Amino acid sequence: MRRDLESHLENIAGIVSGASGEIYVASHPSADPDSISSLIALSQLVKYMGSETQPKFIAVNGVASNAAKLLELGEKSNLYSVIDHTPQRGDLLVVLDAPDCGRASISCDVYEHIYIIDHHALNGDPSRYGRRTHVLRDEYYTSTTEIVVQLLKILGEKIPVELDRDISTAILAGLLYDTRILQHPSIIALDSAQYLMMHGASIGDALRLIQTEMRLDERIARVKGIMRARAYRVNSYIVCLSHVGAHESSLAQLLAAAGCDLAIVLSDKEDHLRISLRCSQNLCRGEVDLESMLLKKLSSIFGARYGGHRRAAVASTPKLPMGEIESRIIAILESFFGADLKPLKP
Ligand SMILES: [Mn+2]
Repeated sequence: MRRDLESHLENIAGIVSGASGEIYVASHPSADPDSISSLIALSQLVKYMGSETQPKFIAVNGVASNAAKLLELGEKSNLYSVIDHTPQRGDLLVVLDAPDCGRASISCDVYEHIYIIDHHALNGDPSRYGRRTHVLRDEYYTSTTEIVVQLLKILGEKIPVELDRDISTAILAGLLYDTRILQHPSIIALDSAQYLMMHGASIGDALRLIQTEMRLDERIARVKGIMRARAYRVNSYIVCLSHVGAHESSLAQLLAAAGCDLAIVLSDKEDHLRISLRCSQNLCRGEVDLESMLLKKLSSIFGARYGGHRRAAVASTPKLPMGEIESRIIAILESFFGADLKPLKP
């Protein structure tokens, strides 16, 4: 793993030193704290590699509200600039926290090099692109931030790398977010957290950077989603289904916290249907995960695309009546469990 990172570091350094034009960075839609903390860490990395150009973050697909403070902090500290259009050409595009350009929802045709740095396990139906693409992606890692921090750390063994306290704290925020405040860290995440804390990072300050009060529209979506939820019992598991106009992943998380082993939330978008899913540790373990249980079948039946992790994922299908998708989901699950899903009565 260490050797793998060393060779990626050399590779990135080679590309950055050869880059005469712009370095762009993109992430998944509504970029989260892990996206932005890894952007901050990456900006430090290319700076210490001697790049004269500052990265430009392509923000066309939005930034989550809990990542807004981080994004502003990095911009105000002059680490990168934020642009709200898609570039016409560029030397290098770094895709952070997304497994490919499709998931990042941008066109990758205009860049000489594409570097993907990610830790997502699932990538149903990856997009294809012809340019030189380099991939540093391993589901072993519990955040994208820790991968970039390790690159910085290794670089720091060769040349002096100085991170000030505020920057270290901002980088730590994304790592804390994706590991659920170190409840699910890889050993590398712990090592990266230690490295950042040795540079002055504070866990308390990092958490304050990503704390937000939930907005009214999100609270309404969650409450409506609970009112619409249907629950089923199958064997010793509870399966919950609901739908909302927006904030589907927030609702899925809430249903999971309520005790649903499998939470499935549909959301009708402009040109597709989005499905957000959560699976409990009780149900998704060993060989069982969201992909084997449901996503692969949804993909073969509806051409659904999906991505995420073994126990938290998102899929999108062509726009079809919600009822049709729901009854198909129930049929897939009944054949998976080999038993009927029995409605739980309120
Ligand atoms: Mn992440």
